[in-house]
Amino acid sequence: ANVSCDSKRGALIVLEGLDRSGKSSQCLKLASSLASQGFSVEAWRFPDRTTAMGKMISAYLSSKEDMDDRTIHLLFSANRWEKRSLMEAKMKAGTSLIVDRYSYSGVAFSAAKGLDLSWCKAPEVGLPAPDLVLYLDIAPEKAAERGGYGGERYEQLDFQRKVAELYTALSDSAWQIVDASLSIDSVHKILKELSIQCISDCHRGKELSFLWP
Ligand code: DGP
Ligand code: NA
Ligand code: NA
Repeated sequence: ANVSCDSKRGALIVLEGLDRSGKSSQCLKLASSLASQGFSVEAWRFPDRTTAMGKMISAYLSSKEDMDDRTIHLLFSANRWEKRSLMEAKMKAGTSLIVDRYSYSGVAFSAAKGLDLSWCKAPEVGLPAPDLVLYLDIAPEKAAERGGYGGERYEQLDFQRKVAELYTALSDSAWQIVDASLSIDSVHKILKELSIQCISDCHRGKELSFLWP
């Protein structure tokens, strides 16, 4: 009886944006409101700071550890790879993943340091490609005004300006640019509508693809 149900694939929905763009709270709000409407969803985030690699990343971000730019880049990427089989299994089982940051953060934050863009993209090749990227668009100056940065390594205005430029260079047909200066509820409403559309496309048979499309 549940043959058609088993064949429904979950979607990979990624939220991207500068630090203080509102991503993390929107991600949780989106996942819980989709869940309360009966969708099978999970909220994820990268970096996943709970794994062994995630702990090294966390020490780096809080400036407790220094690391070569390329080394930390590969660690961030490995932190996504260590979750790949679980991501695919969840989607195959019909669960949609709402993910706070993904490979676009990986490339934008490292390329903003001056690393070559195609070198930065290479280790992400073969990871599941998002069905939808919700880019929370905010001017770097506006983001900086929002209650201040938390003091982690990348939370500086000049650096965030470069990250914003790099994000623009990475956007593709899966991207939707959402004005993050709107109210929390307005942003949420837009994200939810786009996500429901995306999930139903996946349920109707849209195939999973892989980076970079
Ligand atoms: P968050 O936990 O979302 O606040 O992210 C922590 C910081 O790490 C944030 O400034 C963005 C940055 N970041 C996230 N993913 C990556 C990545 O894959 N590579 C690099 N270089 N930076 C990343
Ligand atoms: Na942050
Ligand atoms: Na965040």
